[in-house]
This record gives sequence, structure tokens and C-alpha cells, in this order.
Amino acid sequence: MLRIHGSARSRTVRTLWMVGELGLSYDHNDILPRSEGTRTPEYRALNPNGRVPTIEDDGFVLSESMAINMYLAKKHNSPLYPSDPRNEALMWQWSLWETDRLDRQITTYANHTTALPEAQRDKAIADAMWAEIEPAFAILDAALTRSPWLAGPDFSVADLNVAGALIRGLAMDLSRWPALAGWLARCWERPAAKAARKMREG
Ligand SMILES: N[C@@H](CCC(=O)N[C@@H](CS)C(=O)NCC(=O)O)C(=O)O
Repeated sequence: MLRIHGSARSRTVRTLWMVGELGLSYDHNDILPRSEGTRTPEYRALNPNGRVPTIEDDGFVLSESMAINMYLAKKHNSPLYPSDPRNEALMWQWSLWETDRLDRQITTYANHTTALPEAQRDKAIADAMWAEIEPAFAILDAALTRSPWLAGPDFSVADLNVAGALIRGLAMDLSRWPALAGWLARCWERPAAKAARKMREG
């Protein structure tokens, strides 16, 4: 049995999108980041970082949203897992690139522009994050101008991982990066993506 730890209102939305694509049934431990549920000794034994998502798959414990999605797609022989080694490597490249160049930056930017109560927002932090986001968006836009998908001829785990991480981008004005904007909308139009988003936003 697959058990998913983490609320859709966290990076777990990426895992929930993937299990929707794969049509997997699962048990959901719907815990928020930094909540009591992430502080229990039982949860810390699964994920000493205390973060979400974490999965348990018949006793196999895995954290890191990007790795979880690659594992699930490969295990279930999904066409979303690139079969060509070069496209597989591009999937790793883009997932790792997003984690390095955009993941924390876009979350922190969203926190300090919209998500946090106004009194807790810090414009200097938001500006510093935006200074990193802009060049990363330009790189992604250029790649998506050359090819409609990130790792091969079709939508794949690479697109799911990066678009899943850019959920905050759906509320941003991306008109300066039209290829990125079009790709993000296409990815989030998928039924499994919409279902995961609904779990997050209600
Ligand atoms: N690189 C990790 C990041 C996980 C992460 O930071 N999750 C956030 C929620 S979106 C969390 O649990 N934060 C709690 C904390 O930092 O203590 C992944 O992609 O799974």
C-alpha cells in the first residue's frame, strides 16, 4: 500500500498530481508543513528533515518530491518516465535545475508578496528572490521556445516536476515569458493536475 504524508497545500501537491496521472490508490496522511504531525517521533523516523512530502510504499520510505515522482513513474512503467537515456537525463537535469534555481526562491517570493500576513512580508526578501527568479524564467522560456516539452517529444515527469513546482506561477503575470506561460497552462490543464490543484485550493 502507498501512503502519502503531506497536505496538498505544500510541495506534496506534486506527489498528488503524479499519483493522479498514474491512477494509483493511496492512503493520505494529510499533514501541513511545520504542524504537530511533522514533529512526532514516528514522522521524524520516516523523514528526519520533518518536511513533506514523504511516501511509504510497502515499507520503502522516500522523501524529496522530485525523487518520489521519478520513482513512482518508473516503478509503474509509466510513459511519463522517459525511456530514452538522453530524455531520462534531461528529466534529471530539469528537476535538479528547478530545485537549485527556482524552488525555494519562488516559494519565498510568494510568501513575501502574497501568502504571509502583510505585517510579516519583507519587500527586500521578495526583491532578492525576484532577482533570481527572472533569469531562471528566461532560461526556461528559451528552452520551451525550442521545444514544447522539457525532456523529449511529449509531456513527461520533467514537465510535471517543474510545472508542479511552479504552481505559484499560475497567479503571476508571465507575459514576458510567453513560451513558459503557455507550457505552464498546458501542464496544469491536465485532469490529474486539476484534481491535485482542487485538493489544494478547495
Ligand atoms: N526539497 C524538498 C522540500 C520539502 C519542503 O521544504 N517542504 C516544505 C513544505 S512545502 C516543508 O515541509 N517545510 C517545513 C519546514 O521547512 O520545516 C522536496 O521537494 O520535497
